[in-house]
Amino acid sequence: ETFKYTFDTPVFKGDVEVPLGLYIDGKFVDGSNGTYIDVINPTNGKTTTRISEGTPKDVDIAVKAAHQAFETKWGLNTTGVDRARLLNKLADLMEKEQDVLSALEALDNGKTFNWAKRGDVSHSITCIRYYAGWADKVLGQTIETSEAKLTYTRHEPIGVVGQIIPWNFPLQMMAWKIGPALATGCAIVLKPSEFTPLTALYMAKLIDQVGFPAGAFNLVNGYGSIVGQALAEHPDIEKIAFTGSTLVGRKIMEASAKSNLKKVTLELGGKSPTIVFDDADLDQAVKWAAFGIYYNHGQCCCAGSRIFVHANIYDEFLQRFTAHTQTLKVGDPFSPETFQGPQINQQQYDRIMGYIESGKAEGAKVHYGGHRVGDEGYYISPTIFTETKPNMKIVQEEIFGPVCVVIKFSDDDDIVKQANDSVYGLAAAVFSQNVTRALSTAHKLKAGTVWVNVANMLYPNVPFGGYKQSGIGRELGEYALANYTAVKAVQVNLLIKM
Ligand code: TXE
Repeated sequence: ETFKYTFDTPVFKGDVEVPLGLYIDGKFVDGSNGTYIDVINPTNGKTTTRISEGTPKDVDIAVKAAHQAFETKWGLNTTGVDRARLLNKLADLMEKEQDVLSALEALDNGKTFNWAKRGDVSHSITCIRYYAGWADKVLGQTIETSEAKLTYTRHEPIGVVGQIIPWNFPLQMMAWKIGPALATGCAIVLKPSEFTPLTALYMAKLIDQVGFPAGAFNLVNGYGSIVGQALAEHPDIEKIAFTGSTLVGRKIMEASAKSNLKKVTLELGGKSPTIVFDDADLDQAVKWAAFGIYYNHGQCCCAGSRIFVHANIYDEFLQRFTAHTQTLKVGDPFSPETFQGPQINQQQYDRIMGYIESGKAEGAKVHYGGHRVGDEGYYISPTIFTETKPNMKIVQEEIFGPVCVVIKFSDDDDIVKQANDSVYGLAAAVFSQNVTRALSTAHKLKAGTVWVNVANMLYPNVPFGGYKQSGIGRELGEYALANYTAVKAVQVNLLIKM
């Protein structure tokens, strides 16, 4: 079964066909229960299509196929050069189909076509190319022990890996996960989010066209509590990579601990601070701070949702930030003027509106927005809260929507304490023209990424991940290769006699 759709929009026109099954052992197949999951269009709440639903039995079949591939035609049966060629071919196909991928991402997720193309799709292509470059450069060491010995390490692919990805950057999260796994020769069983499966399914079609050995990459659609849980518990999966909520991250670790102690990397939530000092370039700070929170409708794990502004410039910043917020057009993801589309689904819409209500109930002031936009779909106005207290829910908890708190500060030491007052530690942004002030603050922040005079910028070769409850391990860059390799030390005796 396939999903055929004709896009007729100002930014993209064309016919697209997406497979709707699971992709196991090089074939698109139906789930073993014969059941389906509806895919909902976030602009109107209507059903776009339905995908085949996977089950734990399907996970089992996919894991077996992955093992078979790993042992016979993937992993150590291939060379890095072979794997690089396949990954580069995949990147070429993605490049050729970048408009199709962007349109599907916009349809499925509600993000704008233009940002999907410029951000998600282009970054995903670069990410796959970047890891293609690593495929033949995963090197061990030769280690000096004694003249009588030869000792070296091999960085071997870890085996079959499970990868569970969320709905906020469906394609990009897939690229971050499959890039290093395929480069190192791991075999994959991937579960896309049940809310945004379309680009992952389209990627399975491209992976199929490239000609990766059957079973090297498998995709099982399904619900997190069923298919995701089955992956986390599976005794024959060596490693699991997860991006999603902190709540589910705990379940993944628990399932790993209770099954086979599979290696776990987690990329979880955040409540990232943006700090604007009184010597910042105000115009730039306003624009980056807005991009920091409103990009992707606030559905970024690294969203700068707590904006701390120095008392000397607070009023001026707030006035300019509000004026800038007003210019961000909320609406149709396929209109070229739109900056912000709908939130992903009813559940997220309700969560975000719930946080807005809690902010009001706890006594914070809605300085701007705070309401729904339109009367269908999951659109929420960009929202600014002021007059908050440190222990309010809207200051402490991840909202994952276009909602920020703007907080006044006056002391450079105290601001580090306030910024670090969070269970999370994913990212932070600092704005100042004074290099000493900016960098000494950057070094004191407990965050996996600190941006100075910029926000929300990622590169495939720069590691990304969290301090504290924002996660375990790092994705991207050379660091990610370690997630997918096991180090073996080999000692060869040349001269020592017993
Ligand atoms: O996430 P879930 P939800 C945060 C954000 C958001 C909140 C809830 O705060 O408001 O999480 O979103 C799969 N075993 N982030 O409920 O459920 C699920 O199918 C294994 C931050 O949508 O964590 C999906 O594929 N897997 C975040 C993936 O986990 C399970 C991105 C993420 O969904 C599972 C998304 C289980 N028991 C939400 N239950 C980020 N860090 O970027 C669910 N899943």
